[in-house]
Amino acid sequence: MPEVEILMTGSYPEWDMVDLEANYRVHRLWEATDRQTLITRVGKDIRAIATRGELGASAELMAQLPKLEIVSCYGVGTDAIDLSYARANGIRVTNTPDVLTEDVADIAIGLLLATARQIPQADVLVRSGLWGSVAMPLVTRVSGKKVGIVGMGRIGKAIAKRAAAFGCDISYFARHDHTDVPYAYEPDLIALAGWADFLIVIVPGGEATVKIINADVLKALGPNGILINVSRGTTVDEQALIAALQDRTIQAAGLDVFLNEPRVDARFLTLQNVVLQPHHGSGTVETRKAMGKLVRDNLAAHFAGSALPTPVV
Ligand code: 8YV
Repeated sequence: MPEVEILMTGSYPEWDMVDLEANYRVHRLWEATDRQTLITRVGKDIRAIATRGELGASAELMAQLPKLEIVSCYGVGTDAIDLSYARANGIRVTNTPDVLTEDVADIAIGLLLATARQIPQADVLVRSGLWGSVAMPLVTRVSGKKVGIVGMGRIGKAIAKRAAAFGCDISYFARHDHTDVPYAYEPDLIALAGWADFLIVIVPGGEATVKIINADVLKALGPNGILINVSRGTTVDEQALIAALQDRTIQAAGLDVFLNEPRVDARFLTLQNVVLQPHHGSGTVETRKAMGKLVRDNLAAHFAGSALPTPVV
C-alpha cells in the first residue's frame, strides 16, 4: 500500500487516476457524501492536494491538513488557490503552464469563428430541415478585422499569432507593454474596446481582474462588437454582459468560462447571440495527457526531494 496520502478535489482522466492510485493513497473528495467527514477523518495524514484550475484549494481546506506540503494544480490558473496562505505556511504550489497554451488559443479563435459566422445556428438550421425554406442570415467576417486582446501572457500571444494569420490588426491591453511582441499596446481598456471589432479576454483570474469587462467596456465595444472570454468567469461582469447581449449593446459573445460554473446563469441559455462552451479550452486528449503528466511529475519530484518542474510557490 503506497504511503503518501493525497487528497484530490475533483476527478482526473482514468489514465491519471490509475497512475496516482498506484503511487499514492488517494482520497477522493468529490465522491464523498459528506466532504467534511472525509476531511476530518483523513486530513491529519494528507501531504498533497491534487486539484484542478477551477476547483483550487482554499485556506479553509489547507488549514485542516496540518501535514500538507504541496498543492499540484491541473491547470495553469491558480486564482482559486490561496497562494498567500500557501506561501505563509511553506506549502509548495505547482501548475501546468505551456502544455495547454495552443489548445486554449485554438478555442478562443474557434469561439470567435463560431460566434461571428454563427456556426452553431447554421448547424441547427441544416439539421432541422429548414435549409431551402429559411434563409441563413448573412453573418460577420472575421478575417482582416480589429482584434483587441485583453492579456498578453503565453496564451494571449498564441491567440495573437493566430489572429495575425487571419490578417487581423491586433492591439492589446495588459499591465505593462510587452516589448517582445509586434502588436500595439493600449493601456486604456475602454479605448481598446472602442477600437476593436472583437475583444478576446485571456487575463489571469483573481482579485486584480474581477469584472474588468464591465458595462462601460461592453458599451465601448458596441453593437457590432463580439466578446470572447477564455479566461475566468470572474473577469466579466455577467449581469452587464447578459444585459448587453439582451439589448444588443454588443452583437454577440463566445464564452468558455462562467461565474458559478458549472451552474451557468439560465439567461444565457435563452440568448441566440451567444456560443457556450463547458470550460473546455484545454480539453483535448493531447493536452489533458500532458497536464496530468505534469501534475504527477511535480508530485513525484516533490516527494523525491528534487526540483519541481513547474513551481508557482
Ligand atoms: C482546465 C484551466 O480546464 O488551466 C486552467 O487554468 O482552468 C483549465 O485548463 C482545468 O483546470 C481542468 O479542470
